[in-house]
Amino acid sequence: MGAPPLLPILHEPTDAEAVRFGQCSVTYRELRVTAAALARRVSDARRVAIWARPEPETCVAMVAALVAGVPAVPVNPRLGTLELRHLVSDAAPDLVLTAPRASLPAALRALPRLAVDLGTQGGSMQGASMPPEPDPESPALIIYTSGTTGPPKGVVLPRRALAADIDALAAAWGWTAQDVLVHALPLFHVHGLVLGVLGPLRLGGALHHLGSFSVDGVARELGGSATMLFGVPTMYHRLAAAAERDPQVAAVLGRARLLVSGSAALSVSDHRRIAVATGQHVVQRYGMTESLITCAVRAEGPREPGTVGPPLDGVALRLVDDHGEILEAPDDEAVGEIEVAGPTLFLGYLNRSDATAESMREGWFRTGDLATRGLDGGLRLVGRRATDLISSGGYKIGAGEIENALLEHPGVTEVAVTGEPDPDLGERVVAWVVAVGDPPPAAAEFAEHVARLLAPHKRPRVVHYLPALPRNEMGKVRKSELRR
Ligand code: MLC
Ligand code: AMP
Repeated sequence: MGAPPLLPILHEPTDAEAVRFGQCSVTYRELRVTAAALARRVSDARRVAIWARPEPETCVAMVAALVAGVPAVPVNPRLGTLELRHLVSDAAPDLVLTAPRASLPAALRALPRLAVDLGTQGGSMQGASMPPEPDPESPALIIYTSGTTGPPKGVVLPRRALAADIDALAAAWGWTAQDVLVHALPLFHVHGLVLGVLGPLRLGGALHHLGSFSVDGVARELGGSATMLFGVPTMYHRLAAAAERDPQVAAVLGRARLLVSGSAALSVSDHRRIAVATGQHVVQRYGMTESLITCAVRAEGPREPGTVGPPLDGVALRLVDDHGEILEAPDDEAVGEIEVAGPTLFLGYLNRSDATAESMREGWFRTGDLATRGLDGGLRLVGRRATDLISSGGYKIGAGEIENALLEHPGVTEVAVTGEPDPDLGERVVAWVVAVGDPPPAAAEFAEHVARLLAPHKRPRVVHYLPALPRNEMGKVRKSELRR
């Protein structure tokens, strides 16, 4: 007997809808035929990059790589030149999978390219045999994630982690093939890709992707066949305002089977606003690229604001205080760092055994997130160890990476980057610069510079000009002083 399949339904595909983007819908049978044909063409590759625009070809490419057992590296199509160069040299993909006619940046044009042709959907099942299921411990995805300093690291996720996490979430939420998920998340991070695409496909349900987030799109889908929504708090903040304004939006949100928020903290205020306007309590779940989702409020349990719920079935989780002591008794007060172990963990950072070793303690992954545990077993996140990580719009952003990018601008002599509270984004990126030039470059120019070298979501939203940065005796910038 081989390993159990990661995507069981592909072995007995039906004509049920698998994914839909706008007018384009792909059934499971079509997905099987197209992905199996593509899998044969990539099976010799060591790794493939996938140009992860929000379109059906991205899902098909991802499934093809999984079927072939070739690790896939989803690429944010908005990456700037610096990040893209790093990703291509670090992950060294053999080829890039794209939709036909995609226009690629120079760093990817150098690679052989394979276009995903949805036209092969008409092909027959006979020619679409499935290769043997790869080893569950083999790498499935390499997802890049920011740290406080240095370039993003590639998180290597095995097939077993994807399967274990989706199954545990399905149990927590009563998530089945009957559910139709609507989402508008990017397809190059865990939230939008693992939960939002591979979740429905493993369970045999459908996913409707909006292309980009809009309140109208969410309301239309939830007013139609969609039963669940996955979003980041920024989206729920915008939905809360819309539900308060528009009774129709409130009504469709209220009828949804489940609204789930994650990737950043959903404020108690937005949770309550949505509950008051719609009668629906959004459930939160918590996780990280390296550990996948490890805690979730259960669909059938209490849905208190401010909690991310208890650990998922099969996930081992402990809170460890500053002295390395494990906090045994839940009391809703003692703060410890979340450490996790179990089947949802990553294999390591690509080419970074040093960083992998640093992130582990006695077999437990150190998340850097600080939390308390309530008597009901639910966790409340209270902060992060690294103050140099900014959480904006559900994206984790390293301050150091933005500082390095800004230092490449000829108008900058010194710079520090911090986050500050933002009602819509959670936090916004703030740059403190010592600039040259008369007048110095405008804030918009710095924003464009960062959006070009990195990705647009990393651009500073506020720029302060200072004659000098406050520093301590060692020359280190006093960010706490700037934040004050
Ligand atoms: C603006 N834009 C610029 C620009 N200024 N482009 C280039 N240069 C400039 N100077 C463009 C952007 O490209 C974009 O185009 C538009 O303006 C707005 O960009 P934005 O500021 O990023 O959009 P915003 O409204 O802030 O987006 C909010 C959001 C987004 C919620 C839709 O932040 C988002 O999708 N977040 C999801 C993050 C996520 O998936 N995280 C999961 C990580 S996994 P255009 O064309 O788009 O309008 C994880 C694990 C876990 O954390 O637990 O889940
Ligand atoms: P990433 O490394 O991009 O996967 O982001 C993971 C980080 O997002 C975690 O370490 C948390 O800090 C944060 N996060 C994820 N879910 C939640 C949540 N529900 N509440 C608060 N923070 C969250």
